[in-house]
Amino acid sequence: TPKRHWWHNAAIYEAYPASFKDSNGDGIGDIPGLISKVEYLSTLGIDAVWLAACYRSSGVDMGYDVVDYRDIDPQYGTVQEIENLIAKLKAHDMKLIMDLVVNHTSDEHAWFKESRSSLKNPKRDWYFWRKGRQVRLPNGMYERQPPNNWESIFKGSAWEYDKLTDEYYLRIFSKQQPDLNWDNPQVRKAVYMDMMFWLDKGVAGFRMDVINMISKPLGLPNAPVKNPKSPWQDATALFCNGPKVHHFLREMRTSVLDRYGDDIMAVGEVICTDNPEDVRAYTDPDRCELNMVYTYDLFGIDMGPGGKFTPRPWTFAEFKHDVTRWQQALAYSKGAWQTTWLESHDSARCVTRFGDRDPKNREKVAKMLALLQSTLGGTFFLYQGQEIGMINLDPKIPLSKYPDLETQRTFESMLTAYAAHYDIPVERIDMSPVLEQVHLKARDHSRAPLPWTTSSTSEPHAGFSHAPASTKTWSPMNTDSAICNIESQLNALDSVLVYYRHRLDLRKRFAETIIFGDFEPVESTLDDGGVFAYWREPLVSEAKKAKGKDAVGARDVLVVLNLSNQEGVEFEMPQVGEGEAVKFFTLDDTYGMEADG
Ligand code: TEU
Ligand code: CA
Repeated sequence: TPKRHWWHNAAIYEAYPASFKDSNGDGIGDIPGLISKVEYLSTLGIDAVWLAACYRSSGVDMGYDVVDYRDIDPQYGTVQEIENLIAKLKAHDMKLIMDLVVNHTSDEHAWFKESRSSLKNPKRDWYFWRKGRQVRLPNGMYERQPPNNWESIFKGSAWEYDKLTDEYYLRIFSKQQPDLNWDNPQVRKAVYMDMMFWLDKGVAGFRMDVINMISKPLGLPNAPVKNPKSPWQDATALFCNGPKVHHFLREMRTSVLDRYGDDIMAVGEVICTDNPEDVRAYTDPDRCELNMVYTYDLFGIDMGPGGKFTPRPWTFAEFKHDVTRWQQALAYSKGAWQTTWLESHDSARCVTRFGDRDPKNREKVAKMLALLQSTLGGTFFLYQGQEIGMINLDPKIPLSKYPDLETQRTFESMLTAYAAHYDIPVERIDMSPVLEQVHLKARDHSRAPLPWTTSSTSEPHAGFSHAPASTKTWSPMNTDSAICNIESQLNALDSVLVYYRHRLDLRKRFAETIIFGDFEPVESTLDDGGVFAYWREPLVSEAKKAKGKDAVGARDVLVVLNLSNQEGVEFEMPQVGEGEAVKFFTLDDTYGMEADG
């Protein structure tokens, strides 16, 4: 089995800088705000903070459009404050992981400005510049069209025309996010230097944004036409996991990360990849690339084929299958590693997405999901607000108040597509089914500022910011802070927050079984029923393995979850060997009872 590192059994907390804590009253979270809450994270049982993108940015995609990798956006603070944060975290035995957004830069980044300036600029080849295609129209005229048919992840063409040099540049996200050309060794060197700037300051690793997109296929060929109604086609299969991605990552590991010892952590955002072999290729320790990646089955389980704002009915059977599949495919005993996560700044709230949305069940849903996630193997990721069971924004908040560009563009492109399809004006399209999906899945839900206290006249922003009521927070806040805030949950023994704290603690106490052990579902619960039961087994010695997995002592923890909203579902306890110790976790006990065979 692979060498052990600190990150294997770490609980990592994603802090979204704009929404964690505002220290200066401008309605936007900031680094000093985060520094002021380090003790809170420490008592929660957190080992490292992953700080979502906070570099100087053009502010189009909430920091994922970076203008300067060596600077912090002034709305969040300064480089010095990041150093202070690292020091304060260290004093509490915690580490800092920074985001690394290097598939693309902002169009305001100095590299892009140079690249754009002329055909001859030495940085021209740092991005993908191509001539347009001249397409002959039925009327005999010619029209200029993008170099290929790739669709942007944020909709429309993935190419942007630039008049200055009469060429297009590739930008798979928004037009302000041009893709870097990693085939150019100077680009890689420049990125590596910027990474070292942060490693020198003591960051413990990186979360690498869409890192499996950095190698584009030779010749940038058209994607196959899957949607004949649109000129733009899904090209993720072409630009994800491209020809040189493993070469680049190995180079990054051996020439950059390894200089700082073998303990630097690299977690990859590897999108549109659901084959375990492809995932293992990134995380196999012998290949010296990444340590772990996020997998996306549960993230996409409710997204239909027409995109994230189309519905997809999912079943318990599927949910259980998805969990089981990855737990087994990336088991530590197989030399692999994985992450366990339910929320991020790109998802909506798990309580709303997976629960029945009945207010009286929300706490139970939150705790059940906490129990599920905390009894799965791998590095544990908690997204801010998940620990208090936050739910999605109040549906009464109008879409126009949602700041996320992905939400806005996706909604708009659906509207235009429907209008064209039915050939009626946009005003006459009934968008209520789409809005319902926005209320379920928009990224804005998880980006709502954290409620630290109950909202009141003296605390108009629930302790997130001391700004006056007349100052709006950068993104709308949840309206339920009276029943869901950190302060009151810290003081209530039966709160979701206290529950998470105990689960994280228990996870570490039984690390060999829960974090590193094998996962074995109770087969009879893999149907579409409400029960999901699984064994967590400590790594068995070779001798025990030879005796078979039913050997006495091989099984250690049985988790039985009721996913349904019905009480009294039945579950028949599996036979337990004589003298075999079984620990029961139930929603209501703090630590679980312990019983013998
Ligand atoms: O996300 C990559 C990504 O693919 C998402 O845009 C995802 O498709 C979407 O959120 C699904 O709803 C990363 C960052 O995490 C995200 O915040 C950025 O917007 C994106 O890259 C561009 O940098
Ligand atoms: Ca602020």
